[in-house]
Amino acid sequence: MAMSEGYIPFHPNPSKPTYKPPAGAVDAHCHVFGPGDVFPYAPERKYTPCDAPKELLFQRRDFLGFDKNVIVQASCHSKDNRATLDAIAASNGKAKGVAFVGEEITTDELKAMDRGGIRGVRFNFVKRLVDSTPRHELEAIVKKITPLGWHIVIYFEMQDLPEFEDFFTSLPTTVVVDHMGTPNVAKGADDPENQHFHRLMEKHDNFWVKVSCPERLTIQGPPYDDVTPFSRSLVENFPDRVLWGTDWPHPNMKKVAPDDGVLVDRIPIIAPTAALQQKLLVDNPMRLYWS
Ligand code: 0GY
Repeated sequence: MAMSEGYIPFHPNPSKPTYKPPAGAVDAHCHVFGPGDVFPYAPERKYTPCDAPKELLFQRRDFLGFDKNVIVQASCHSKDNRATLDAIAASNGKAKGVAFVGEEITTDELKAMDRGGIRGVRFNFVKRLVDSTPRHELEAIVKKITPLGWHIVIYFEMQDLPEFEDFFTSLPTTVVVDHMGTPNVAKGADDPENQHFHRLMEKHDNFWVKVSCPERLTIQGPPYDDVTPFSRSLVENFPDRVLWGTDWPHPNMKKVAPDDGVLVDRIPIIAPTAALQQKLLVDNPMRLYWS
């Protein structure tokens, strides 16, 4: 299947990071794509990725010094979670997942997913990636997943937070915010929009955040120094509610394929002590996905 125009495939040979993650480290945000001839991409997708199969994900995990993965269902596979479930099943207990489902999902289907290693659902509000789902449909999903003890991953663009905030704060589960809430790096970490997001994290202790995707947020480019103030302040202020992920294979990047080794080498800069690194990479994801 042809890739979307302008889509950059993942880095063919990332550098070996200098930083060595602690034993049991979890890459808590990554994806598998296809392969498309086995797990076809969804007709309603907004982009067509290159295949990024589980074997390669596991190879990269080992190369980068990680032990486990959390595989997040990407929009190009929409509600067909088979590629994610297949990767989890093949991981020897070293992967869990986050699914994308519709309101029509049944409790039996959810229980089967739970047995397959799914621990949450993703609600995607990024308009360039998905058509919006009516609120009542999301609420129906919340009702069905809450008894399973699952959490909800939310992906939104920070300028849209006011539109969705009431809904987010009404959620009864743990809520995990993708990619730091996608702040506008040009405005700086003290910008009221970003500070508002910090207040939200302070007020609602069921909110967690992924300090991921400097490569999407940066203006300067690698090694992403301009994103550090955002990630570091979240790690230092909310050390028990942060997760880190590569975002491999970096879906939908338009300009540069990020070097995953460079991304891993940011970890000791955004989490400057061994204790913070242990929470970020091991204790927090283990608590959310493996306990
Ligand atoms: C990401 C990034 C993106 C895509 C998706 O579900 C998706 O297709 O997540 C993006 O284009 O920002 O990994 O969250």
